[in-house]
Amino acid sequence: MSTFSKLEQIRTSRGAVAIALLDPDKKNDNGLLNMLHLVNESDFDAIFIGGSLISDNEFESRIEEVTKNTDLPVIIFPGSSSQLSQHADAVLFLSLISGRNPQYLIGEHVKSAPIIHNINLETIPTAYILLDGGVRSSVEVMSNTSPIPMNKHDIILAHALAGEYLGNRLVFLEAGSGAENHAASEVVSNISKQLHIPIVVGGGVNTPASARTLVSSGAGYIVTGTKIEENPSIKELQEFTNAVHQ
Ligand code: 1GP
Repeated sequence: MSTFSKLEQIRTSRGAVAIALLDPDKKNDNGLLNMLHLVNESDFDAIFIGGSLISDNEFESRIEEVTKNTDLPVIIFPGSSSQLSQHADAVLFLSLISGRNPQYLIGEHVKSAPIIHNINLETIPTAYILLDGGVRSSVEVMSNTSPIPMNKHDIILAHALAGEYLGNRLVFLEAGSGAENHAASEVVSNISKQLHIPIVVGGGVNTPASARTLVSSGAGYIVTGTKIEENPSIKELQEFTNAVHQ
């Protein structure tokens, strides 16, 4: 069974999928295994791994270390075409459709495709929509694109529909890591009524209450990263994943 099918099975059986985001950058080198331990013990369903910027050439060895130390599916959430590894179970094949920068609409895809083909890595085509989460995000800076204002519901919906019509399997509503405001529940609810593909929400989702509201509004996947970097207790993380699974 494909990794995407496994994730979808979890979504159907548990109501929503709790995803832990790990940033395999040099700055997290000492903490990566500790974060992974917290994730393993807290009822997460899968791991996304990747970052806007990797400051050394140890990406692949860190992915390998993570896969060796968890039973969860490990899916690359790449900041660029250089973030690939045969040790992962799949890669989100992200198209940053909220922006108009060709590099992130098709350029990085062309560069990565032959490598993905060679290592036979599963791809999960994902329409990636950057929303204004109240602070200037790393995605905005690194991709040189502007986020969509959160109150432009019709424009966000138009992008999500275009993402579905292009054949993507997921729509990812991203407010940026460390966002002040995650994707608004009205936005999620509006989109989920019109779309046939699942919605992923990430960026600034760090309380059980937010997770619960977003899932009730129609989110199928909840991604959290910063919370795990802040050395929480297993109990706190379990409360979070419980809220996702409702
Ligand atoms: C960022 O969606 C992720 O790409 C996670 O964001 O670090 O705010 O949880 P946080």
